Amino acid sequence: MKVDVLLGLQWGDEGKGKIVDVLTPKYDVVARFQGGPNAGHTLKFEGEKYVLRSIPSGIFQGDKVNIIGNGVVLDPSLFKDEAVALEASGHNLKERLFISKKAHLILPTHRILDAAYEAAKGDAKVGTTGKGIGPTYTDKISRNGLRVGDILSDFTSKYNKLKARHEEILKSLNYKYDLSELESKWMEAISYLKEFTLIDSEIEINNFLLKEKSVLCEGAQGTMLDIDFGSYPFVTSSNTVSAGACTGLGVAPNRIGEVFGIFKAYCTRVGEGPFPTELFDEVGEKICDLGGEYGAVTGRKRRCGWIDLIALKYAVMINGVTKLIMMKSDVLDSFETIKACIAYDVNGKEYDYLPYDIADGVKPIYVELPGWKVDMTSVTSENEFPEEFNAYISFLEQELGVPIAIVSVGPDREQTIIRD
Ligand code: 2SA
Ligand code: MG
Repeated sequence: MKVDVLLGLQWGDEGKGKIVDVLTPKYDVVARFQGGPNAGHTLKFEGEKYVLRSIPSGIFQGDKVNIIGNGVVLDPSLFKDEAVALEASGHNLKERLFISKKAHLILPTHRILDAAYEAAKGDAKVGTTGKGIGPTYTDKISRNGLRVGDILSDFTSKYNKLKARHEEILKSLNYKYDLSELESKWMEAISYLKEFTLIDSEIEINNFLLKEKSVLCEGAQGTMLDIDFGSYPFVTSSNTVSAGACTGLGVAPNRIGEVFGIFKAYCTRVGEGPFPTELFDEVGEKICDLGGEYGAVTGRKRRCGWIDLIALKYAVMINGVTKLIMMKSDVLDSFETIKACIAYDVNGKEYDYLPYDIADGVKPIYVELPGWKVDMTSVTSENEFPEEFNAYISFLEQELGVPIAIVSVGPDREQTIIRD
């Protein structure tokens, strides 16, 4: 049995939450493999809106096993808030959510360090979500981190040791902070975490595969935020690409089956960093308004622009995408024409691939396609697609070399058209 991976091909917020929810009925297990509460997967479910941050999106379906894998960083405090809210709305978590003992813990001081490092960077700040993601992965790689399994024995002394280390760093940065409230809430959340089944998730997942159970790996953020392949240093601190599912869950590369690559019909980015197709005019504003482009975790307004096929082609290559999923084309329903970036002009030189540095002086070269100018939010089948919309899809498929298997024309589950 293979595992399928679903991930974002742009800078996050492609609509992964909705699509995992659409796809999960087909799977037995849903697992997160990287990132942490910097993610915000928005799902609409029975008239309610939920934002999942650390918990896999399979949690709303009673019969699914949900796993937080070893590649994830977990903040017990934020996890508790998220889990208690879900339990209050009638979802039984403890029977179907399992957490890897090898996932790393985000300490309260990691969050403070995140803020301190950002402050120290001044104008060069990354624009992080402030959830302590970078400092936690830093401790993991430098072999100082604490893992979920550590809460089971001699935890206080391990905690105090790492906290002391962090306080030294904060002192050297001359950063003022108040830990008391954060810390007491966090410690209570550690007790709550102990009520969950902590597992060796790599063993469990491989056992599921041996028993012919199907597994969906749910990515967070997006390919252009990958620590290795994204727009470094304006990236997150984990491998958001399909290979991250191997290291973040302990599944071998030859176990990867379908790779679902999800993208928006346009492009957004939140936080700092290069964004070649960003629009600073009323078109960008219109996309932002119609698309409701505000961060699910921090509420930050997302930067908006046209679709960037140079970055998307790169993402398709790095991830080995087998099926594309296009989201939010309905946002463009009223546009006369739609632009797509097919090359970059960098200081007079034209690139048809992603160059090393896209920080300054990148001018997107666009093709302009006719808009379909039809409200597509109630379209239920491919047969109803307007001619111009079909032409847009064919153009993208040709450029990207992969079929678009699913088109989403609105936020609800029913507004999803499966093409294969
Ligand atoms: P971090 O906090 O260290 O991971 O931030 C590093 C960069 O990664 C970006 N990043 C994101 N970009 C889009 N969406 C994300 N999740 C939330 C959401 C964001 C929100 O789903 O809406 O609510 O603001 C996410 N998480 C991290 C971040 O902007 C930095 O550029
Ligand atoms: Mg999001």
